[in-house]
Amino acid sequence: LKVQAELRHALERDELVLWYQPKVGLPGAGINGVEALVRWQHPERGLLPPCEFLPAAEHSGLIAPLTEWVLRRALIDQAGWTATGQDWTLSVNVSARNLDAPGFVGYVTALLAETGARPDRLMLEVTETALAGDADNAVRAVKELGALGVGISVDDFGTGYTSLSHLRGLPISEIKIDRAFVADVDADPQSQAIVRSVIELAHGLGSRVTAEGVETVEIHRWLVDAGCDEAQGYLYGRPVPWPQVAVEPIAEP
Ligand code: G
Ligand code: G
Ligand code: MN
Ligand code: NA
Repeated sequence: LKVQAELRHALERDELVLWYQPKVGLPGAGINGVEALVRWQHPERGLLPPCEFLPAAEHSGLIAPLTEWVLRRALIDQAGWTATGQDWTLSVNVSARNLDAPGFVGYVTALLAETGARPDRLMLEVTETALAGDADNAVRAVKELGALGVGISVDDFGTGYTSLSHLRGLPISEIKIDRAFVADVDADPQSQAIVRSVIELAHGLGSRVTAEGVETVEIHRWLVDAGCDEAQGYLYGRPVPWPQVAVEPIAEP
């Protein structure tokens, strides 16, 4: 309860900050885009990670104004890097509750018009569980956002307890393989089978596929050989304020 009241103030006082992690194309590992990751610059407790306040936001209804703040801030930042000549796509995480709320698509539409941002340079990351079950509102929202030209990315893919049937008919531009499968994919045959299947599934659906949590050159090379399109992880770059976004060169074999 305390964190809710504080978070309300944080939104009013602009205490949230966005850091960005690069998403690189394979095999070259140039920056294709960045993912916005929210932090809270708390006046007493320092820089807080999302796990310290997103659950409270989800449970209190503050996730709507929080996501609106994130989207607005991120599109302003994108205008900043575009002005410096960087053509990076922008990925923003949205929660199941955002997609379920009636005003969400209207908010995104109005914000794109207001900021002049190109819809096809924005990607919204949703978890597969947000689209599963009887998520009629979320499915409708995703279809409407896709029709606007906004990219839809399925985040943390492979970890939800869902069937694949809910992906049918959705405008999915990207599937992100959860880092649990990526972490040992250079060594574990079962992770290899899962990652290969998700790459084939994504391509069969006409989507791009991104591996999350790439930490070693060995995993990078395995993903290149397996035909993965994009990657993200500490090997290439950690989340930082956007003017510091850069990627580590990958060592040649
Ligand atoms: O930044 P970090 O690695 O701590 O992110 C942890 C989790 O928080 C990730 O699952 C990420 O998707 C989520 N997250 C980060 N920023 C946002 C945001 O702006 N909105 C939502 N809904 N989730 C976010
Ligand atoms: O669920 P989502 O993919 O949005 O989560 C992003 C989170 O993953 C962020 O908190 C980010 O800091 C973290 N992350 C990004 N790259 C790596 C990595 O290479 N290894 C690990 N362990 N975490 C990572
Ligand atoms: Mn994400
Ligand atoms: Na993820």
